[in-house]
Amino acid sequence: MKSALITGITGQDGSHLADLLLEKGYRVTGVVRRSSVDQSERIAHLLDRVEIQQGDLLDESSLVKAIERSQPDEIYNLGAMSFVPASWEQPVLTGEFTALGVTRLLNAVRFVNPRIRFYQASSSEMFGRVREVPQREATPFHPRSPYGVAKAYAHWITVNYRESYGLHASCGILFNHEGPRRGREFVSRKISDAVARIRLGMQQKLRLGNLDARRDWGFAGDYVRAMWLMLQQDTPGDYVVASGTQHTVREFSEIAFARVGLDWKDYVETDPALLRPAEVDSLLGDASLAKERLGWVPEVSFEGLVHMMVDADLGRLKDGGNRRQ
Ligand code: NAP
Ligand code: G4F
Repeated sequence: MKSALITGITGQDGSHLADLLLEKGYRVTGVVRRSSVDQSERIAHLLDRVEIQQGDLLDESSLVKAIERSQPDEIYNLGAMSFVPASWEQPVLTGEFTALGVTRLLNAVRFVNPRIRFYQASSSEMFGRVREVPQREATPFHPRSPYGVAKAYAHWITVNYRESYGLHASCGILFNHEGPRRGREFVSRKISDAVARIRLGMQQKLRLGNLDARRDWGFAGDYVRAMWLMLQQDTPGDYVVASGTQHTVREFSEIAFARVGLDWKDYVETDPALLRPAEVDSLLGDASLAKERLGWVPEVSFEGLVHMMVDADLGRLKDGGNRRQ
């Protein structure tokens, strides 16, 4: 039986990845940071099938202990401060979690067992003010937020430890991926949740920032398959994971409201307070390498994703907020 350790298991991707690895027969351990409230909403359905180790990306000794205790074959580093606007509010902490946290974890791998295969959650946010369209593995980075800068450091330190110490370390440069488990502060879920509330008469308006921003959106359940595939290769590498299609926030809203028979123009208001100090205007990924080497292709379309999210939020709210996503 293979064994995997996941940082960020309580997050959107961590919960989907744990589902996938359990399905594949892995023993799964999640690293969870201490909190005074329960953070396990997204993994409540699998808590009896995973082991939990206390640990924090700020504390290298806790990472060493988690690895020593769980003896994983594979580590997936999904833990990070992942909300872009928060990274302007807490740039130093973002660097500690999202950048230096990766060095701490890579050090822990080296000290405990350098044969462990390692996955780093890199981000299309690193491309920022894009230098070419579509973006591929060789496209230069120009990050536009403290988060993007931290992810660029994390990406390069992973590449560097691979080249310096021969670690089997891979980076997935994932474009935006969403689903019913997405945090409510991200635009996709903010829209799907608001659409459901407006439909049910629980909310009147939806305030958004930049409606013209373009993203390459996919479904999180598809994207965690790519993470796993990277660690099954004989040779580590870096891969863009994307849908290869692009839509605006306006189009997302239009399709989401139409799903419940409403016209988005009657409900969406723009709020300048939600604009960012520096915006990533447009992202579009080229995942040809992942298709060629990993055999990875996404299964859920953009429209399918928007419908899935709106339907899930409607179902959850009709159930009084109790339905599992
Ligand atoms: P998410 O839902 O925000 O989850 C982040 C996870 O990181 C949570 O489990 C959180 O734990 C954990 N975490 C935060 N700080 C930590 C610390 N100091 N020590 C240990 N764990 C910590 O993010 P996601 O959407 O699943 O994304 C997963 C990863 O992929 C992140 O690294 C993100 O930056 C990256 N990424 C995401 C996307 C996307 O579109 N979703 C695209 C590219 C890259 P708590 O529950 O305790 O807060
Ligand atoms: O949903 P978002 O907050 O995601 P963003 O900033 O693209 O970051 C996500 O994807 C990255 C991959 O590229 C990840 F690395 C990162 O961890 C995260 O998962 O915003 C998407 C777009 C932005 O252009 C934003 O300006 O939507 C625009 N937007 C417009 N109104 C809004 C809003 N974003 C949010 N969060 N809230 C709004 O009201």
